[in-house]
Amino acid sequence: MGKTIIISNRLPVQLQISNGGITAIPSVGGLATGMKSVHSGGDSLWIGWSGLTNEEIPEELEDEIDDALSKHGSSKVSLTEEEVEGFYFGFSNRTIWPLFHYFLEYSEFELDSWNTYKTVNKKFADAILEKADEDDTIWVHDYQLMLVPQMIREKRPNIAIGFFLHIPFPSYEIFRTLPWRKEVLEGLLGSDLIGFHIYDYERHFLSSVRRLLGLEVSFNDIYKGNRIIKVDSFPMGIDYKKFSEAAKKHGERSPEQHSELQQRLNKHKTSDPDAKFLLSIDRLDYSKGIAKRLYAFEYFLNKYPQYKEKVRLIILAVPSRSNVPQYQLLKREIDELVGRINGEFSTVSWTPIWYFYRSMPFENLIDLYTSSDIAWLTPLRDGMNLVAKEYIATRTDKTGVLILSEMAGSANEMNEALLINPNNFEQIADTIYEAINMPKEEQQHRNEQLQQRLRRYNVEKWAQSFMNSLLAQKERDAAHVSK
Ligand code: GDG
Repeated sequence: MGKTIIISNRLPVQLQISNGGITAIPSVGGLATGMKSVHSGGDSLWIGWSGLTNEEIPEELEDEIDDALSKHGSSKVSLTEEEVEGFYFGFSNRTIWPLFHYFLEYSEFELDSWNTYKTVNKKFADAILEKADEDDTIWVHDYQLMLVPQMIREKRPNIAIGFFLHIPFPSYEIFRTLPWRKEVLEGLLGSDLIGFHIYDYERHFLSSVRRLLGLEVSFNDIYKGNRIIKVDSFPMGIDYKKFSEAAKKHGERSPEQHSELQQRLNKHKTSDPDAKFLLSIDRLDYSKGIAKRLYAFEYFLNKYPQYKEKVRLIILAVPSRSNVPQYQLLKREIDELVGRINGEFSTVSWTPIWYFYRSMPFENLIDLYTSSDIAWLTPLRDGMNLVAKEYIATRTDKTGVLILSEMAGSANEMNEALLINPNNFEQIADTIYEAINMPKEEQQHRNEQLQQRLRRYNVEKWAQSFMNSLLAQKERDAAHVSK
């Protein structure tokens, strides 16, 4: 068996140019962690964009960068500023992202950015073809690279190719509005295996393939020429051990060892032991429903005024894609809403919302998870939502209540959470009330079951089961072709 090649828009390494030299720092994101078992040094390679445009990389540092990346088993695809604009901020985040999250009105259909998307996908495919041998296994990630599988297939008809989509695949009625819908499907069908988080996305994809391309689909197999393409769901897990152990260590710290944030949280808890913290963590993205959550919080405070001065909402909104206009507008809307609600309800001793617009270090994330009585995550659409899983993993004493939107992929596996429709303020207000008043034993009973499941199906298992399924599919397809 040959090597494994992983391809994603961004490499699992961050480059920093300082004092005329280069440092490559490994990223600690979920994908990088999950792929560790697959991306294990010598027999694997990760291809992606470094995060720096050609204009930002001094020519004399090119070789140094390549050396630094190769030490991490990585190789870069070079992109110009114009390409990043059209491919990433343009087609990926102004066309596909809103469309696949059912924000049809935000989707821009621009021929120029579609053309740049094709050019950049070709660059990724060429970078792979340059390094790939016939017996290698290729795993392509996410919506930025949907044309890559077919571009590789044309040149290497027998190579094993898997594709995983990290965001939802929308229903046929939404997907059909895309002017380049057939090209996108054809691009994906270059794969041997196409993976989604949940069965619903898989079902939507199969329906689009059947109706737009007229191909034969039987259960989760697509018949295309003499090839069989398998479609399946692989719900992504988290690095459970990392989160539960960090929380355990956190619990063993003495008050002097606590972070500044933790000390502030403790201070509020000791001044009123009955006070409850509600936590909301997301990238600042319209799909995450942060503005609606704020309206729902206001609704809750009006419906259950006895909780004024008793409940505090902590919002961590992580800056994201801030040069896309929709994100700038949303930022302004959230700033204003937080200001208005705090202005309306604050008292001398209480501010209902603590709002952080920044990214926090991992330790502070653990401070927030472990100090919050309730995690309140209400995306309007979300491929999976790993924050929900991480919150549960950090609850070492098994207390804590998760209120989760039905529209998150993770709701499928987290039935013990309190599931809500993010558009139903009445239901949300009642659910917050229920969460605040849930007996400890019930919280523990629910979390026990959630934890067992998350521990078992962690991110490593996710990566391995995708790879195993891809290899099995390749063998099955080879047997089919030789018949
Ligand atoms: C996409 C899909 C799918 C957040 N704030 C901070 C921080 N985080 C970390 C969390 C979590 C990750 O970022 C966010 O993951 P999500 O899954 O919640 O959301 P997306 O970023 O939208 O991810 C999503 C995912 O891909 C995987 O397939 O679940 O549906 O949209 O791990 O912990 N980490 C640190 N500081 C922060 O301030 N250190």
